[in-house]
Amino acid sequence: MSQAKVLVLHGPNLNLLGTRQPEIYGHETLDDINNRLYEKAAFNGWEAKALQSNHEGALIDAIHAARLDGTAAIIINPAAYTHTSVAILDALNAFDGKVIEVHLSNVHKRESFRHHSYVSLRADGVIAGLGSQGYLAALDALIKAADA
Ligand code: CA2
Repeated sequence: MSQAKVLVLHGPNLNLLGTRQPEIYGHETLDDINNRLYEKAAFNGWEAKALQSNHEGALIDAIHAARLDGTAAIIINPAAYTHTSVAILDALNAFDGKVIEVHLSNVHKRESFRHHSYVSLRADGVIAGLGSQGYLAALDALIKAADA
C-alpha cells in the first residue's frame, strides 16, 4: 500500500519563527518544526510535505494540488489568513480529506480580531496554544484516526 500523505501548510510570516517574538511563538524555527513532522510521519509510514508561503494564492494552489495527488490530510496554520481568508476556506471546502487547523499561540487569549477563524468552519480539529507541539499532536491524531 502507498504511504498516506499529509500536507503541512504554514501561512504568512511563519518563515520568521525562531527569529522574533519567541515569547509568543517559541524558539524553534520552521525547519525545526518541519523536520520533527517529517520524522514522525516517516516513523509511522506516512509521507509529510511542508510548504510555507506569504502569499494567499500559493497556499490555495497547494490545497488544490492536494485534491488531486491523493493527499489524505492537511495540517494548516493559516497565520493571519485565519482571520481574513474566505478564499482559503473555499479551497479547503473543495478538499475531501481531513483538515486540522493549528495555531502556535492561544488565539483566544489574544486580541479579539484573532478570535474568529474562517478556517475553523471547515477544520475537523483545531489546536491552539500548544506551541510547536500542536503540529505533532495534529499529526498524531491523524495517524491514530487512520489506524482506528
Ligand atoms: O498562533 C499562531 O500560530 C498564529 O496563526 C500566528 C499568526 C497570527 O496572525 C495568528 O493570529 C495566530 C502570526 C504568525 C507570525 O509569525 C511570526 C513568527 C515570528 C516572528 C514574527 C511573526
